[in-house]
Amino acid sequence: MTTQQITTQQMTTQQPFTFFLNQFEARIEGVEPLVRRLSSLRGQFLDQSAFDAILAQGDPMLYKVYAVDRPGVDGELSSGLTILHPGKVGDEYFMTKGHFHAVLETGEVYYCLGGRGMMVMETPEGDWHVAEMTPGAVVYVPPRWAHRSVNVSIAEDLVFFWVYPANAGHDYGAIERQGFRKLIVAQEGAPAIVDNPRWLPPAQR
Ligand code: M6P
Ligand code: ZN
Repeated sequence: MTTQQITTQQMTTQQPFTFFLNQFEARIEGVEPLVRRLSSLRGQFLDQSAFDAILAQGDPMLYKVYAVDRPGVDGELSSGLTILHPGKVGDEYFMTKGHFHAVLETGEVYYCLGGRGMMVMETPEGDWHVAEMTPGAVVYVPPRWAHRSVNVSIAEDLVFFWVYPANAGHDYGAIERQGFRKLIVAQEGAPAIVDNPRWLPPAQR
């Protein structure tokens, strides 16, 4: 075993351990990434025919997640690295699925290492916020805020490290039903925040 390999034992016991985030190759040594493809975001992009046209040619990878998951008990922290590729569906930039935490009262910290992005957030009540992600930006997602990352660069990967309570879980339901309140689209070559016509305020759902 080299010092750069993370072992199953290290990931399940309460012994201290170190893992290596290779910033230049955008990966975590010894961790197999989870891959999300366009098909897993069906219904999330505004332009359904553009979505279908891309899928007819294949199912491109949108992002990869290297997760150092910890046991889902109080006090533990999971962390990892996400690489979100550039691209668009119609005018809308590639993005993550986005989620609330299943344990709503849990937050998350994102540290942007490379690229240019936006973090779209909202609460169950419909408050929203968009934070810029540029190298060095640390975005704090408070408890109760759903979050989705969007790559607004033309050609560069958006790369970020994240940490959240290991028992937080992911709740995709509300986002799969109607998406986020705000979408990020290209307008005259620059990212713009626009209303999502599918989104309904809580009282009308
Ligand atoms: C972040 C973290 C992960 C999450 C990943 C992908 O990197 O919050 O927990 O899995 O984003 O986002 P999603 O699960 O919404 O596809
Ligand atoms: Zn999260």
